[in-house]
Amino acid sequence: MDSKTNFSLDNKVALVTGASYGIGFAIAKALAGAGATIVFNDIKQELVDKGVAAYKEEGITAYGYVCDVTDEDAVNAMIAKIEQEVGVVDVLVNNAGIIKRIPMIEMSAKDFRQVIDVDLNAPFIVSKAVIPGMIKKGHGKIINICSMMSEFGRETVSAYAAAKGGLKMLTRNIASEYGQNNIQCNGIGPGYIATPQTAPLREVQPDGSRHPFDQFIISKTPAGRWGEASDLGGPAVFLASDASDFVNGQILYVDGGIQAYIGKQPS
Ligand code: NAP
Ligand code: GCO
Repeated sequence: MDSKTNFSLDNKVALVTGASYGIGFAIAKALAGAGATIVFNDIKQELVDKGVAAYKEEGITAYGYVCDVTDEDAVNAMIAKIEQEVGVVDVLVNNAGIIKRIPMIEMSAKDFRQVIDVDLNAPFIVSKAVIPGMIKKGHGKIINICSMMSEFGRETVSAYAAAKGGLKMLTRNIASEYGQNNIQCNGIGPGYIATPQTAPLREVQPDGSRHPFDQFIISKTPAGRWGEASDLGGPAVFLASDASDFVNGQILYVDGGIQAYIGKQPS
């Protein structure tokens, strides 16, 4: 089959960080559906165990590892273990991430640094750990889970926007530096997706009405809905497959059109 239309991930090892649930889990499920062997990590053993069981329920034999992606020694040890027990990582999805919604002048430097550590430093650490193996194999795919906040700001998310903006440029720099080794590095920029991370923005109000932010996102999205984590699976399979071998340094926004839309006019 011409590689330009080859979406198969057969014989590929895909590591998705922070993928016990949420967007990471949905992306890993889609990659498995295209033939990849799934490896994932989480900070807590109980979550890794729950994740392995959840993948099993989907008919997926996933390899789970306990690892804090901000800890370089732990990441290097995990990658060595994965290479020994599963195989060299062909596809890395830097998905693990946190957000702290605090007005900037009320945010401690410690909190700011923690968000930068998980959302920006960790993708650097994990990418640095897998790239040598990709170079040896002669190919590799890195997919960084960016955000609309790679492009926009909003109240209370200064650290997150700074991290995701930086992740967009880290994506472009990895693409620039390692494209010569047939490694493609791209980003996926989800819009507003219904996961535990955004649950506070969708809480039903005491009077039974939708959260004001929920109503805001619905009005700003042409699709008129929040995204589902499963909406990100297809784009991830594309960027993980041979079909995207000449796509490099791009951020693929999967946002239902929110960035193209002025917003629903008041009736
Ligand atoms: P989520 O539900 O909060 O899941 C985040 C995952 O990352 C969890 O499994 C979490 O594990 C893991 N994690 C956090 N810190 C970690 C660390 N230091 N080491 C290892 N794992 C860690 O978030 P989500 O909504 O699925 O988001 C996943 C990614 O998409 C994030 O990068 C997020 O910024 C991005 N994103 C989300 C949206 C959205 O609307 N939901 C939109 C754009 C981008 P624990 O449970 O153990 O903490
Ligand atoms: C927020 C949301 C967003 C989404 C996502 C949008 O508080 O604004 O959590 O940041 O998570 O990143 O693309």
